[in-house]
Formats: sequence, structure tokens, C-alpha cells
Amino acid sequence: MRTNTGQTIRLEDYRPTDFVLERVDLTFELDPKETKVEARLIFHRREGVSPAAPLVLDGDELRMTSLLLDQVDIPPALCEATDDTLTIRDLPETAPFEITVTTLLSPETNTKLMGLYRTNNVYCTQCEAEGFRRITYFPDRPDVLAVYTVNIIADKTTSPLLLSNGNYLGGAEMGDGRHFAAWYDPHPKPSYLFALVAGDLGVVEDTFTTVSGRTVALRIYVEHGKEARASYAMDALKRSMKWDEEVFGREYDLDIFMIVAVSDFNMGAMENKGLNVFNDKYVLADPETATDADYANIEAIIAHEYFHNWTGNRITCRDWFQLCLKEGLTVYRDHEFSADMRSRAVKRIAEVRHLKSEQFPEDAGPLAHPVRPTTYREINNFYTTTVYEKGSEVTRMIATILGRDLFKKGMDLYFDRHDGQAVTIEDFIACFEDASGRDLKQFSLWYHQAGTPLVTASGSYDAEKQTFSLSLEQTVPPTPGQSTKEPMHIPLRLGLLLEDGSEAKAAKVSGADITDDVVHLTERRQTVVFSGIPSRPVPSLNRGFSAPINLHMEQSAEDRALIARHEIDLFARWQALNAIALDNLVAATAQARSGQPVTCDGALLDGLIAAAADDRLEPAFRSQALALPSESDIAREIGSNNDPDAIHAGRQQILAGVAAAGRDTFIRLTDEMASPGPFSPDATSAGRRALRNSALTFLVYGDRGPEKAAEAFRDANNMTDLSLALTLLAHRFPDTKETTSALTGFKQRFADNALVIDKWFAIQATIPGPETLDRVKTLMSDPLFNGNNPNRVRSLVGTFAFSNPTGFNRADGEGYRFLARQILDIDPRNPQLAARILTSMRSWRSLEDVRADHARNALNEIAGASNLSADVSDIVDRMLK
Ligand code: 0A1
Ligand code: ZN
Repeated sequence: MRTNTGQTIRLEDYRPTDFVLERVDLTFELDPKETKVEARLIFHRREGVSPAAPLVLDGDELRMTSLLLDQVDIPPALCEATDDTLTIRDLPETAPFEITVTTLLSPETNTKLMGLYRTNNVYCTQCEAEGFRRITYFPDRPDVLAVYTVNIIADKTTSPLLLSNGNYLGGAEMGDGRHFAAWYDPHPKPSYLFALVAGDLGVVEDTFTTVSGRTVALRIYVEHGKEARASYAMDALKRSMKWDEEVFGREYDLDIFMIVAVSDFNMGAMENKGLNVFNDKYVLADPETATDADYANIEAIIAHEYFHNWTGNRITCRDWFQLCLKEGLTVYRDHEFSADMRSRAVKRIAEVRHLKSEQFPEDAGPLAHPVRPTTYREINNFYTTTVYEKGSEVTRMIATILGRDLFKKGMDLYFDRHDGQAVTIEDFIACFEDASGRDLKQFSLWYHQAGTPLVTASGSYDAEKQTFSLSLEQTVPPTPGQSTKEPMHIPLRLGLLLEDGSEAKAAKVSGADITDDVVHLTERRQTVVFSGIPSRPVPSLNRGFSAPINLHMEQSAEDRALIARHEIDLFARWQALNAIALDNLVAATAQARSGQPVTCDGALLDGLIAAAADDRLEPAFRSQALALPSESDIAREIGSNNDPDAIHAGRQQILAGVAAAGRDTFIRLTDEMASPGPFSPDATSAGRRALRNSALTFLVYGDRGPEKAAEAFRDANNMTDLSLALTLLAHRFPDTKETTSALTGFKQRFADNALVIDKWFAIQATIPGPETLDRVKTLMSDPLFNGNNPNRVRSLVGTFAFSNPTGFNRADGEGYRFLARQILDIDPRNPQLAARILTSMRSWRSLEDVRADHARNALNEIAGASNLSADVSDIVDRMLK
């Protein structure tokens, strides 16, 4: 195994390769234990490169059986293989030459799920970021673009299906029980986009006619018998293809587009050219087994991978430091797609909830890094919410600053100028500067400075002059390796609401630039003065979450309630309600911690119940309004010296308060929102289910016994309702016979559906309280637990560590010790999975001292272990720094 190399890669060291790769011909003879790969690589020396320069190729855990130059053995004196490189000397000065490398792989024992591996008898590859070097020696970096031909030979019975990127050239029988297929991808691509799949799978087929009238064959491959569960994914794919043509002007460029769903996969999905490989969790859905959240995720991830065809594949990254070039932009595109398919405001609320609960803690802790980092030790650890979600927010801010038309002009220029290239963030920004004539130098700091900016705002009204001054101050907190920061360009959407809820038609007198409703904060401190304001206005700042910042503004609950009732921007209404709730929950935590009674703010109760009851608002929004900030949201708001038990206790009391005050409304909503007809996954129906389940949750939290939750469990006729009812039973009444019987019944009913059994594990892993650790340990010996399947490990161990604040952060530190042992157990099999789960401890320094000490000890135990992977060692070292 490639153990902790400790080597730091730096952006400043980037230089192009000495040799240009022209063509790649690969032949795979597939076998579970011994697959033979012959790679024929045509290179020429780049102009100006010294004739003495050797060719250095990357490799990882390879067994090489032959190495030829123009079909002749290369003598040992002219080549040298180390653990991770192959160096070849004395190569032709100018003429192109062919290197032929033969390697032997064992897909069956490849538990890291990088390179070529086998999952449920299907051969499959994962090459991003550096998996191709586990297949053959290769210049495995994203700026090496080549045209690939791929020949696949395999046993015909076990692998009737042989797939790779591009277009199918043809195939034939081999006469020995094997057959072969050849594929050709005309689009030059980097090795991380290579894919091969072989096995026996079922298929769902369709076609899409592109805007220019070409017919594209669409195929989704799943395990036999699961075809019906791929129809929603197919529908999402066709809608994505159409949307990309209409909104971004991007047409698909091959004759065929394929998706393969596999059950062992480290991430969500992978955008290999023309042959996406998906974690089957993001393909398979039917009402009986998938929740509304699953349907929404499938739609978003199908779109995300498809959109990569232009943002990632046609235009790719020069080096891995530029990862956000494809990921941030593609997340922005999939967010916009989902917003167009569903409710824009509700989608935005969900995005911001996710950003705040995942990215903000990352940016505030030891793993903080810029959207465009400048160093890394293990690139796998940079597939982060900062690169993805903050990267998307940065793209969104460009659109906000430039406005729709200039943003589109910049995107069009980017596609025109850089098609077929491997480029940088600077190239991307230059397109918007050139298209708009604007200078985005200061704005670019968003890519380079880590940490969530804090904007402090205060307003003062002068009744005599009828002016309102808004003073803004920004600070960007220090982060690892960046102690001081420059002021950023922060675009803040603003509305000034008058007493009656209408919006003031104000004119700016002085201060920061304003375009439409956007205030451009560009200095450390700026004051904007507005005139023509007839009465004291209530500022609604950062509408639509126009900038990914923390905002501190002293505002009374009454002022916030005014925003929550009247803002035209629905997101801002939710934001105001959420701020009222968060203030109340922070106070409740302090009360619970000091043994005082917890008090519920009247403005919170009124605001929540009024939003829930307001029939003019869409149900999905009302459900979001009812969802109190989570325990980790509260911990983040408190910031330091956190006691997860006090947070939980305070929040439970507030929940009970809302449940009691809103009981009549919640009873009414559970009736009104019941859907009589057959299940439909559309956003409106999902919104009704969400509101009904929010109301039900409060009713159950107001109940003394499990009867209502048990009844909901019995009556449920879809997975959204069923899993919510099971969660309510397990979390609110864990040790009752109703819960035990529901858990047993659920397990029996869905025992042969891995994705549903993942939910069964996750629901139990999140039961609050210290006893859950023992439950998790017991579940690990359940016959359905499988430590080799990433989804299963994430559903039990990952969910416990990430999403059970009271269970994981037990005061005696046992949760951390358990995790340390799990990490050390998983790491040798699957370092990527281990490293990712370990990031659940990223906020350990914000815990109170006793827990923080336990956490540090557990991290030290990991750090002190021998043979740690580069992945885990990188995370643990940064976490302890
Ligand atoms: N590019 C993919 C994410 C991805 C990254 C690394 C992987 O290796 C295991 C797999 C997938 C995306 O953004 O969807
Ligand atoms: Zn992506």
C-alpha cells in the first residue's frame, strides 16, 4: 500500500510535462484475479525540452511484466521503477515513439475501489483523481489530454457487456469462451475520465434528440431485476440534457450516453466521458423504497454528472489545484437546474442549510482551505464541501455581481475560448472580465482566502432627514496557513422594509456601490446612506444568501418577525425565522446548562406557527420554516466550549414548546396535507408530504406515548412516510415494544434491499443519547453489516460520527475511541473512506475541555499508528496541528 508519503505538492511547482502524449491504445484481458493490461502510448518530446530529459510515468501498486520502446524491450539500465514512478531514459529526440507497458492487476482484491475493481461480479473503474496509475504506468495528470482506443476481452458468460468511453467500434467472439469489444473516444481527455465496465447487467434504454437534431442513445445499466427502479433517473437525464441546451447552450457530443449503477463506490458518482459510473443510491428509486430526498438527490446528481460533460470534460483542469474550476461551477449548474425543476426558494433554503452545516464548520476548523488551494498532500482529501459548495457560491456571486446577461456572456466566452483545453481559475475569471469589462481582481480573493467572512451590520435612522445609514464591517478569520486577510468583495442583497411590510423606495446618497438591490461591500468598513425613508426601516440583509458569510446584526425578534411575514424574497423570510429560532436555541442551551427552566420566545412560536398555517405559501416552504436549526447549527452558532448534551436538552424543550403551542395547527395540517391519490415524486407532492411530516413530528414530540408514531408507521404507503415514522419511533421512544417491533418488521421487509437497509442502520445510529454507542457496536455484528461496502459503513459508522452529537460526543470519550478504532480498521482496506469518516471530528476544538481532551487523545491514537495511509495521515495531522 502507498503509505504516508508526507510529500507536499505545491501549485507554484506546476510545469507542463516534458513529453506530449498523442494517443492511447489499451487492451484489457479481464480476469478477477489476474487482469492483463497492455497500454500502447504514443509520445513525442515537447519542443525545447532537453534531449537528456527522461520520461517519468506515475504508477501505484502495479506489477509490470513487460516494457517496450517501439516494440523492442527496453534494457533494465534505461528504466527504473520505484513504488510510484517509472522512469525511462534515452528516448528519441524529436520523433514520436511508442511505449508499450504490460501490467497485471487483481480487480477482485482491490478493496480501495480506485483503479480497476470488481463489485458484485461487475468489473468497473474509478480513475479520478489518481486511479488510472493503478491500471498502468501513465502521465496521470489532468493536463495530459489524449485520444483513447480501448479493447476489452472477457469471458462471454460472466461479462456479456463490455463498455468503455466514446463510441462502440465493434466486437467479436474469441472462440475460447471469451469475446471482445472495441471503443473509440474521439474527444481528447485526461486519464481521470477513462472508464471501463464489464459484467452482466440489465439495461433501460431511451433516446434524446439534441437541439441540432442528432439522436443520442441513452442507456442506464443496473443489476438485473432493478430496471424499473431506473426510470426516474432516465427522466432526470433527459430533462438535464434539455436544460443544458436551453440555459447554457450546451449540446451533447457523442452518439451514446451511458450510466452504470454499482453498489460499491466511494463517492456519489463519476462523470467519465460518455460512461458515467454511479453509486446505485443515486440511480435507483421507487416509491416503496426511496424517499423524496432520495428522488431529489438522484435528479441533482444525474444532472451534475451530465453537466460535467462541458464543465469538466470538454474543458478540464490544468492541475488538481483547479478542482473547483469543474466542481464549483458544476454544482452551481446543478443547483440552478434543480431550482428550475422545483421551487427556487425552497431549493435555496436547502442549499444554504447544507452549506452552513457542512462547509461553514470546515472553514472554521483545522481542515479549512481556500476554494483554490495552493498545497496538498493527498488530493482525495480535497473533494470537500469548500471546493464543491463554496466553489458554487463563488460562481453564484459572479452571476450576482455581473448580472444575468454578462454572466451568460462570460460563460459563452469560456466555452468558446477554452473548449478542448485544461485550464485554471485565472482563465475562468478572465472570461468574465473580458466579457464584462469589469475588474474581478479583488473578487478573486474568494478563491484564495479561506474562512467564512463575518459581516457586522448596524443601522441608524434619522427621522428628521428621513435617511437611513447602514454600517458594514467585514473580517475574515485566520485559517491554517493564512493568518491575515485582505478585505473581500462581498455582494449583499438588501431590502429596506417599512412598518407595514412594504419595501422602501430608497435612493442611495453615499457609500458603497449599489446595483439593483446589491450593496457591494469592498472595504473593511463602509457606510451606505439612503434617503427618502419615511419611517424607521427594517433592513433585510443578504437576501437569497447572496454571499456565503456569517452576518451579525443586532435585530429585535419583532423586526425579524416583520421580515418573516412580509419579505418578497421567500428565502429571506426563512432566514429571519431561522435567526429568531437560533437566538432562542442558544439561550435555551445556556439555560439547560445552568439548570434553569428553558423559555420559548413568543416571537418564535408565533412566527413558526403563522408560517406553518399560511395557506398562501407552498407546503415545502412551510415545512422548511418549521424545521428548527439542528444541534450542530446551534453548536456552530455558540462557537466554543460546546456541551452537546446541553444543546440537545435545550432544543428538546423548545421542540416541546412549539409542539404544545401549535398543536391545533399541526393536527389540521396532518389531515389537510394527506395525499389521497397514488404516489408521485414531483416537487409539489413531496412538499405536501414534507409539511405533513413536519407537523407529525411536532405532534409526536408533544406525545407521551408511541401510539401516534406507531400508527403513522402502520399507515405509511411510501418510504418517505415510513422512514420518518420509524425515525420518530426510534428517536423519541427508543426502548418501547412499538419501536422494537417496527425496527424488526422494517428489517425483515427490506432485507434484500441494501439501500433501504442502509436507512435502517442510519436511523438507529442517530438515536440521541450515550446508549447509542452500544447499539452501534451491536449493529456492527449484525449479519447485514458489511465493512467492505462504503454505503453500509457510512450508514452506520459515518452517520453515528457525523449526525449523532450526543451519542458520538459522549462525555466519557468512548465515542471518539470507538471511531479511532474504526478508522484504523477501515484504513488498510479503503483509505479514502476512512479519511472521509475521520473528518467528522473536524470541530473537536470547539468542544468543552473534557470532551476536547478525549478527542485529542483519540486523534493522537490514530496519528501514532503505523502504516497509516496518506489519506488518513494527512487528515489527522492537519486536525492536530
Ligand atoms: N468528480 C466526481 C466526484 C468523484 C471524485 C473522486 C472519486 O473517486 C473515488 C469519485 C467521484 C463528481 O464531482 O461527481
Ligand atoms: Zn462533480
